[in-house]
Amino acid sequence: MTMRDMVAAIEEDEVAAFERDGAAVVRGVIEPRWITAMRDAITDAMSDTDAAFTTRGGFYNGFLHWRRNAVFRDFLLNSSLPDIAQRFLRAKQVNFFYDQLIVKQPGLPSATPWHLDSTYFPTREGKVASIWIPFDHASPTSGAVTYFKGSHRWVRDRGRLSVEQFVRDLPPPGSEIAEHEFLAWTLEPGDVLIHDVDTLHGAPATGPTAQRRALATRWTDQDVLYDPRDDDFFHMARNGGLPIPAIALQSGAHLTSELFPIAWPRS
Ligand SMILES: O=C(O)CCC(=O)C(=O)O
Repeated sequence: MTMRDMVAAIEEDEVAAFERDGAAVVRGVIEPRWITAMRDAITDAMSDTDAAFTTRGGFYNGFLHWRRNAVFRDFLLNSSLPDIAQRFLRAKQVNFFYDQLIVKQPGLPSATPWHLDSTYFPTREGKVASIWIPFDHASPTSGAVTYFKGSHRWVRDRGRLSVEQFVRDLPPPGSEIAEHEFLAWTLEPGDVLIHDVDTLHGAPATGPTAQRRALATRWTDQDVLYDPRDDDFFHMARNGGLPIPAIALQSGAHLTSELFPIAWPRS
């Protein structure tokens, strides 16, 4: 069975669980050859001092590597990733939105705080999903993303919320959401996590001895529109001095452009 066949075999109940819970795991859908190629490309990307990146303690955070590194571009557009995005978004068209490389070094503080991706996206309407791809073993105590199950429904019901508002607006203990569960999985390279970008999530530091390399990739469906704000991710990164390209889109335009290419259907 090819990887594409494996993606095609993703069961309806897996997609339904993603829609219900806001996140899901998909096992064994990245071919080993991509893992090998991407590990080398990540090493190159991290030594590219002109790339858009920030570092904090043991945390490397780089953006838009696909624009600078042919291996990233090939992986993002020609691996099974566009098919996975299409399947879980039930999309007629998928655009690639952006990549974020997050590498955590052992023995240094590198936890990712709870956050909602959608609060810093220049988008509205449609559906946006993130596929998180580990290139090392990752567990709920060593670098794997953890989700607050069902939290995407809160954002849907209440509109755009900051994390502070989100946590403050949770009903008091004893009410139904206090019974929430966290979703977390142990992953090996080849497995991916997919989450709705309205789902509250965070991640622990890596373990004491092992580096944790992961690529967060964002994908939009055909209904997503460009909605720039002063505090969206692209504006903030550019204002912070990162080499983020200008976005030649009018507010309200569909995303399809040189910066946000169509990834599915494949050309
Ligand atoms: O890898 C991490 O530590 C965090 C990833 C994340 O927040 C994301 O994929 O949106």
